[in-house]
Amino acid sequence: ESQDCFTNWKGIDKSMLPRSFNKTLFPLLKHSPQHTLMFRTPINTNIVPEPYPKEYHDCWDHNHVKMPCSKHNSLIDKDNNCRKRRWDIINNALTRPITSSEELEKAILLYNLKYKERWRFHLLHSFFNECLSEEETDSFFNNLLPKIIELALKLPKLITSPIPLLKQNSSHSISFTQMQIACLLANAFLCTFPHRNVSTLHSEYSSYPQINFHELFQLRVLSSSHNCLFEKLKCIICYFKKVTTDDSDLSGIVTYSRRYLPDNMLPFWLKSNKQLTNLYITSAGTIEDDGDGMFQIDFANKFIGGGVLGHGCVQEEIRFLICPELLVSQLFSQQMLATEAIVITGVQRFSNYSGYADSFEWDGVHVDITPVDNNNRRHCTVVAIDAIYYRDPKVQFTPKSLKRELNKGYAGFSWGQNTDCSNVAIATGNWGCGAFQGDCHLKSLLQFLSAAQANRDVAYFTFGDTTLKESIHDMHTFLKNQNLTVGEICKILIKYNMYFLTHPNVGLYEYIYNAVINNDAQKCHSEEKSTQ
Ligand code: AR6
Repeated sequence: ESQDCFTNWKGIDKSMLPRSFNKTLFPLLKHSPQHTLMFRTPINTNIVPEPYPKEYHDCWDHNHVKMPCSKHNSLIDKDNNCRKRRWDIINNALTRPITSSEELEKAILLYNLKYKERWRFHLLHSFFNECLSEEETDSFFNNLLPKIIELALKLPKLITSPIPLLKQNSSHSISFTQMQIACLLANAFLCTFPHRNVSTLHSEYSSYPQINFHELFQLRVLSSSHNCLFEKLKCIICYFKKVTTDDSDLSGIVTYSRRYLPDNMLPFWLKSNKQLTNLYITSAGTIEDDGDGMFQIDFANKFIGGGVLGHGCVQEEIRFLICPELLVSQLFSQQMLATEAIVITGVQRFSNYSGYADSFEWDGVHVDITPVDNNNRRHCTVVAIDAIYYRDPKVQFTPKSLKRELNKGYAGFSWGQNTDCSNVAIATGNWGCGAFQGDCHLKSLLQFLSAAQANRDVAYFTFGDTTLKESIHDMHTFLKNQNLTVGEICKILIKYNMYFLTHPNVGLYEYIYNAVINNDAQKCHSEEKSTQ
């Protein structure tokens, strides 16, 4: 254990933490009932793998994504009293010249007729009118948009196999080429996905996140605090620019997995004899910059992506904006339940950023040099787990809440156990403690317990907070030196919930220190007695 008073980290040296480099990432790239591969294998690095199967296979049911190019995706043409294929209308609408955001809005409404009177793309209009220069706007409509459209219209050639929905209470993975992902995102940008425009209580996809971009496009920039919305568009444009350049390499593979832990796979927390694992803790750096080769935690919403296509602009949304391939998870991931996580393996980062929330700004192109594994996936594993939002902060200390968060953490952290990656460290931080108002002291401890249960070390980023770094480090060291087990620590947490009811001013850490020390004193006392 080393500590360096000249730097801003404590605990074990970061270089001691196991990473995924030189290992084969999980899950393996093999077709199986648990894993759908959207391309032909074996793959040949540097050549974009061919879609599998060769010809488009149509499917329109409750277990698969309803595709814009399906023959079942139709509209009633009232004038001619017949049904028309929506994909034909999309093709017609998008192959006509589009030279302004107004024309783009009109084109998109031609195949979203229901919304003709309802959608106005305020954000798009003000972005091109107020935010970009005239040259930049011209360049978008003359160069980039035609390429985005061309990419989108390749859909039936690029995505030939039906995409399974990653539904609740099941574990499944889907792998795509980066080319296929770009095509899906081009379609999302152009709002072509059917049945995905409303999210009322009983609508078909109400338990899925948004995928079409219409809601983002409709936001209004009412004050400078909304300027981050422009920055979102810059990130998206940066992505499309990169993936539509001729020399861009889209041969990489990305795997989207849903992990569900049934009851019989959940730990018995109070009985666990596991010891805390190693901790590296720093107030500098971020999960995405400094968690390279680790399992990088996404502080998620149960609807993955959270408010990325709306007003949201905190950890999860920013991650999705700088790595837009993550957005594709929103196409098929049903909202997460308590013992579920979503893991995305192999995404590339396209943008840099500065600021956070209202002050978030796109900060230019990011050149991602993360190495790939032997399946051409980047050594970047993003693990999405959603904390609970505590309107009343007291609730987080109840046994029920503790168990929920422990299980949720464990669902994510136990990904890839008994594989090459079984000891890869977790890169995390103040999960659930920003927008979701959790307590950093409690949540860090809960994550240490889940990580211990999953036999993984932790790199913890306090995001600039040096006091928090010190206090979490001290507590971790204290508990570790006391050789307390996961079960014993859980018991102390449960007792705190009772104590706290009558002593609301006693903080969690103060209570833990006292409880452990008094318990020791008691133990000594009784040992003394027994030796007398
Ligand atoms: N690296 C390390 N730590 C970070 C980073 C980063 N890149 N960014 C932020 N933090 P928050 P939540 C720290 O509020 O409370 C979204 O809308 C920083 O201290 O994003 O779990 C989701 O979609 C910040 O205060 O996570 C959910 O709806 C803290 O992490 C909801 O927010 C928490 O970040 C989740 O809220």
